[in-house]
Amino acid sequence: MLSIRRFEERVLELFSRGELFGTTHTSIGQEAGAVAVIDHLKHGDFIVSGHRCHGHYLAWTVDYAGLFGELMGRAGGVVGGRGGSQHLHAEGFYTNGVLGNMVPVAAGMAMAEKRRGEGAIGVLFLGDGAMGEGTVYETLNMLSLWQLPLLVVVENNCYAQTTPLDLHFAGSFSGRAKAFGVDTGEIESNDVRELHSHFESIVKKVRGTSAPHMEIVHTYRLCAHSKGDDFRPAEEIETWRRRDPLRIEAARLDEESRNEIERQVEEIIHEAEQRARARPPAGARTNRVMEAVR
Ligand SMILES: Cc1ncc(C[n+]2csc(CCOP(=O)(O)OP(=O)(O)O)c2C)c(N)n1
Ligand SMILES: [Mg+2]
Repeated sequence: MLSIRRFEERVLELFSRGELFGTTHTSIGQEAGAVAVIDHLKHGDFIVSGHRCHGHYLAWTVDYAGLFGELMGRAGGVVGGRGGSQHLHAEGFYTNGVLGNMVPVAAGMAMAEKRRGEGAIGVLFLGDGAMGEGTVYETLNMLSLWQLPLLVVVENNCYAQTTPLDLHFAGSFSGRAKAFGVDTGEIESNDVRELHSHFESIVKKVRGTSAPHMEIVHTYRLCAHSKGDDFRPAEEIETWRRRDPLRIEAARLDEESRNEIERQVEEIIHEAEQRARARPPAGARTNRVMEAVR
């Protein structure tokens, strides 16, 4: 969790210094869910995410240099420096910035895994805002009808860009899943240990039954939607800052362990940034995607 946090803080710093450009969406405050779910996955499983994907990507791959390189537009970036922050692909990992568009794709991939019969499952991360896309409901229907092994994790961080949940969302998350006969549950937590044990049985169930499940994690982002676009009440942010997942976990560790973890993470992030900087800019000849097409 700490290395995801420090990575994203550094990304925001590089943006503000004009060293990175384009856009980005950090997951500061939401690290616990990413780490807790992904820790239960196995080689062969797959993850589909969206625009706020750094935490999911890093929890799955620990490829800090690759993601720095991608954001810097360097050869050796995750997708050759051409995808940027939102469009990543690594083994078992797929993201796209268009809200909801990967939902049916994830269902198709889960169907392929079911047919392959090797017990792999998929995890699809969605935000509360993505639940406004109609394709989510067409896909829930097919997931249920065909009993596809996909765990849909809805990260409800209470906002879609600047719109609070009560202005964009009617009914309930679980009610929507139940309408399609999809098993569902909810948890409000930023505690990585609580989330980890909560998801252990859910992942096991999806794998064991090869059936879909939708779990809602009620959380909060402590960062702006993108870089400076934050119009939320300061007191609200402060309330959630007290429930920062890093704070919760740090309180369980002694000072010596906290300092040692900080030191190790600082080294990992610094070294990854230097490795990414040492790579040449992405170009046609060094672009892995172009080479694959050729
Ligand atoms: C089809 C589509 N419409 C609009 C956008 C612009 N957009 C990017 S993120 C976002 C809000 C997403 O909210 P949510 O799903 O709750 O995810 P969060 O940003 O809170 O993680 C919007 C509207 C988009 N990327 N794709
Ligand atoms: Mg949201």
